[in-house]
Amino acid sequence: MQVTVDTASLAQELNEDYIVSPEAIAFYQKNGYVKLKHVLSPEVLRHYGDVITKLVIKLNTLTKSMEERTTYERAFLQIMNLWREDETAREFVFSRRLAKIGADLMGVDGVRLYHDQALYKEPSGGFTPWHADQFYWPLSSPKTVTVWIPLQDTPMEMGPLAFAEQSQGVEIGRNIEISDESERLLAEELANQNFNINDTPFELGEVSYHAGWTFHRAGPNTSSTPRKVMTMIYMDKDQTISKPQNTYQEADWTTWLGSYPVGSKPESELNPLLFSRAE
Ligand SMILES: O=C(O)CCC(=O)C(=O)O
Repeated sequence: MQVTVDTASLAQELNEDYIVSPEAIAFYQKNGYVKLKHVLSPEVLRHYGDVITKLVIKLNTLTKSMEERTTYERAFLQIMNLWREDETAREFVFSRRLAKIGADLMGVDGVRLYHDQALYKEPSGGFTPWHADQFYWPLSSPKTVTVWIPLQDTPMEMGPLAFAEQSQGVEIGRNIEISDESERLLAEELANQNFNINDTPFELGEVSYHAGWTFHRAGPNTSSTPRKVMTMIYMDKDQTISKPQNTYQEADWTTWLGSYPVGSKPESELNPLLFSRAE
């Protein structure tokens, strides 16, 4: 039997409003992350997930064995800016629904895309060390947020994303790149300072949003199937570019911001406006 997919209604779902409750907004503002259920349907996740998986397989260049890889390389296959590779992936990344949730949580009038990335933790893939993303980004305000979208149910053995609650405001380990050292130092410091850790499974359709300075990690994938995840990083549309503070920020400035002038809003074609209340 041939199953026909109504792609127009899937695309429509990606653009419909999701009502973010005041409690969810308050939770995000306080804790630096929130997990939201029933954000995307199984049909949308299957349809766009299949396209994203094909792109990951096509574009992946990391073919070393697990034993030969660094800790970072063991954590996941990382394929960036899929929206520039494929029209269907672009439709997903440009989801107004997902972008508006980001704006609602941050309490801003609109969001631009910083970049997207697929993060596929392979079976036997390692843990993702504790880190905060904004260490890598030459952006002046903390109003940045990543939506983390598992493309399947994600039980503990697959390595769901875990968050240190309320860690977005503390200045510990902000100058550490993602590494064995960040894992060791931050695990110790977060435990010393009694941060509550949310490390729980994700059901299909559930997604998380975490702020750029919130510390997060993920366990290894000990299951026999890949942990497939798509992410988009949004920034407040009034965000401005800051002078790069490290070599990673230098590289990000060139790659994801098109070397747009420091001090200006990131308005190059690389950073499309995905949601604006003015429209
Ligand atoms: O998927 C992972 O294991 C890590 C994800 C992450 O660090 C992020 O999306 O900022």
